Amino acid sequence: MALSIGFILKNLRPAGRLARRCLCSSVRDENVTFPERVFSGIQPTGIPHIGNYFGAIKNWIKLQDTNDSVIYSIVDLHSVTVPQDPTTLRENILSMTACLLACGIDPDRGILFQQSQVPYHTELAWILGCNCTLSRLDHLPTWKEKSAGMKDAMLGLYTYPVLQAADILLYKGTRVPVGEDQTCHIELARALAKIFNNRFGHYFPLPEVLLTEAPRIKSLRHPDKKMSKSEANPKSRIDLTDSPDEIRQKVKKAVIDSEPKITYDIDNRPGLANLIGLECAITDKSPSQVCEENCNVMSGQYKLKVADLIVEELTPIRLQMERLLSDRQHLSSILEKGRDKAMEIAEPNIAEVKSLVGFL
Ligand code: AQP
Repeated sequence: MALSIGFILKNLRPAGRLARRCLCSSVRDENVTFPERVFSGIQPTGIPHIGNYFGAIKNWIKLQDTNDSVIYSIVDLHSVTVPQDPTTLRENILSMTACLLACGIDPDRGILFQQSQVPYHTELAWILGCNCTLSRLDHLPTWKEKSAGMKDAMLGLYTYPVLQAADILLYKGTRVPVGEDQTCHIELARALAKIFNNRFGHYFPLPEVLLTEAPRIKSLRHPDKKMSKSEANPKSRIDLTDSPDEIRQKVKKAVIDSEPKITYDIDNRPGLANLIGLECAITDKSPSQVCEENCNVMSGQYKLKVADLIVEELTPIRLQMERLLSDRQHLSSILEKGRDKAMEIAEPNIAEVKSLVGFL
């Protein structure tokens, strides 16, 4: 539907106004249902860690098998909400591409592209931002956390959830696989879609969050916080490129309580619960099954077991990523093809949005 309307827009220039009016009235039909489309993104702010992997990327890969339309974006516009060195950013975009491919993202089954290569994300963000009150953004926890301690936080850091809504809605994304920290942003995307639909017609679907079984992997040093690329201490996270030795060292040093028995108690034993959660994410076992199997194992030994499981899971990814990084031309060409495929969807959609708003 979207593509054919785009085609009409491009090819019926002489009858432009009339054609667009017809188009507007057709998209105002509230009974329109939207085809399923998966959309998600990841910031090129460094090597992904096991939080990104078990919280989001693993779901991305599964969804490729069960959905006809999957779109994944390296969201570089989001990454500059905090200062980035240009050379490092360029490197990170390519290494993120290699990493996603090494994890199993297949650019032939879906679309993998770099956000800034499609200019319409920012155009739609502006339109959505003009329909978003400040109070909707004020209470978002990510804004509060990320701006805390900053002397002067930047406007982009405050408004990036609106850009995130635009990322999803530009492609009429219906399902958004993310970690738990992002759920309030997807709520915002739904709210902005509803506001737009109420004002201009039933145009956008209301996107839904998809969480994995491990939606919030915690920092190994501060198990009350989520694991994050931007936490200063690298021992707080396991990157997908860490060597077996690094992984074993980091898990050995993970903060847990002094009780030696293996029990699952998120509130009172968050560090150990995090490790059990990792075993569950790798093996598909339940926490109670893991505790039962390890009833005679002491927590120190248990750490070594979890470390081995992580090494086994990550080693093929690390090796494949090394291979992929040796052909940067190939990585760039994948992003170029991804951009072309993303543009085919984004271009007609933004034209329709502009028409609805009254720009055309
Ligand atoms: N600790 C986590 N547990 C589960 N899921 C997580 N995600 C991030 N951390 C965890 C999910 O990974 C996806 C990509 O995240 P992102 O890199 O785009 O942004 P982020 O959420 O801000 O992740 P980081 O690691 O904390 O990055 P920085 O430090 O650069 O801000 C998202 O779906 C996210 O939910």
